[in-house]
Amino acid sequence: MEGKVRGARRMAAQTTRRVVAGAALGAAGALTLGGGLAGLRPARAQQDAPQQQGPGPNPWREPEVILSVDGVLEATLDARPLPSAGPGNLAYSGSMPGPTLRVRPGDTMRVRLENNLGTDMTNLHVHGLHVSPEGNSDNIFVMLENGQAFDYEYVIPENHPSGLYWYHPHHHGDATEQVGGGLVGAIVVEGGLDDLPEIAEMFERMFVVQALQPSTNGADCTVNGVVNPVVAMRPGQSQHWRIANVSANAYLDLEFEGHKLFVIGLDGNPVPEPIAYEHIQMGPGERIQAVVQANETGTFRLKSRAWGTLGQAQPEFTVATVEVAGSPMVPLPIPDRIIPLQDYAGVEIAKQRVMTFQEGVGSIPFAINDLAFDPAVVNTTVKLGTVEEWILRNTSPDWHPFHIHVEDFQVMSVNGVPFPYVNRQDTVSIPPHGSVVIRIEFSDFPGKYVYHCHILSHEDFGMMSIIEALP
Ligand SMILES: [Cu+2]
Repeated sequence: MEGKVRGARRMAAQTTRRVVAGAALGAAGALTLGGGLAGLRPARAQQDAPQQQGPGPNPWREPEVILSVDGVLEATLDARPLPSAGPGNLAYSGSMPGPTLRVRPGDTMRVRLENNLGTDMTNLHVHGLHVSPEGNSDNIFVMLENGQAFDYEYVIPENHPSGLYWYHPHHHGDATEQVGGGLVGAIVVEGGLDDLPEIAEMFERMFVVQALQPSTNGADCTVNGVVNPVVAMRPGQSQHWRIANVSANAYLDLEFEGHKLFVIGLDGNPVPEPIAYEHIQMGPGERIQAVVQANETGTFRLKSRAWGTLGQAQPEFTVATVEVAGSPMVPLPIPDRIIPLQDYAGVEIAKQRVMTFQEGVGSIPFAINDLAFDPAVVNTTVKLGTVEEWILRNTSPDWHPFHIHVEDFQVMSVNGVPFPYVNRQDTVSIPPHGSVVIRIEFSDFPGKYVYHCHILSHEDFGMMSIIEALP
């Protein structure tokens, strides 16, 4: 169950530029992160985690980490059934979640996917990465039959934002089963906000959160494959948490009891200024990076609040248990400025489009603009080098998390209320009977890709469309 870093030998030659985030469990099940995350960054040593674990039900576990070396990351993901893998029974290379892939802007990521599921076709999508959708890059039209392997290669642009991304299958009709079954893993593009001195000093954790929907009591919610793990902190300690909601269908309404979440990154992008949340809603596919500061000694839950109505109603459940203990630390400051972003409010809009998310259009259970997904139809054609405004409408009583591949967007308003921050997201939730206005720059990658609802049971039943970007 321990996290481990593949290619440890190769890492010995690396400079302190590389973060090694693998954690190992000691003989007593205690977390020995000192030799992991902090090991190659001396500045982090003073933020080392306490060695003891609290009385929570399960020890913390970090996913295995694969690093790029000399600008290249190489990984093999063997997709196969594994009864012990998690809520479902699928895993990449024997682990749910699969390994965290850590790269830098300008790196090349080579991932060999092997389909050993036994029955279904599968493929791979790198959610949120700004990479080509063509060829053997983020091309979700590639399909692997059982027994086949495919070599994906993703060239990360030099100016790629730093942040948290993730990978998962994108086989229409089977996405719910495969993602919900455990075929998920995190991707980190390092740099940017990680290099801010205040953030670089902080102890870092990865939370790959998967919950089932409808859930009964949180017993189905795992963090890095563990139900209700214990998060150890010292009083006053600041930690940098990367949190991904990789659930197929479930929302999170995250609250760290008695504490605030200072969000420094949304999806795969830094925010210009930290945003303090008492709780934050995260639809399937969404990620945050947050700084948390432990107040006093005690036990506090990281929980998902009761959320949703009708068929989407979810009870409150515990995500993790935070044990604050040990000698106090002097809190590290939270930076008041992160990384500026261009505001699309003043830019020229080449085209305005309306995308209506609907339930029950004739015989189509889930539709966009009256249509179900058809792999042979290009629904939207855009021109590279332009910014478009999309009005996302929802005529149903359910939330729909809109996601588009390849390009990020700025949220301009929600239900007519101007959005208070300049941001970039790749997934945004459209409220029931509501609307969200976004602006998207189609910058530099031609090709066909998709936009869809990231509640995968909606996507599997038609709520997806094809976009083609032309030079
Ligand atoms: Cu939906």
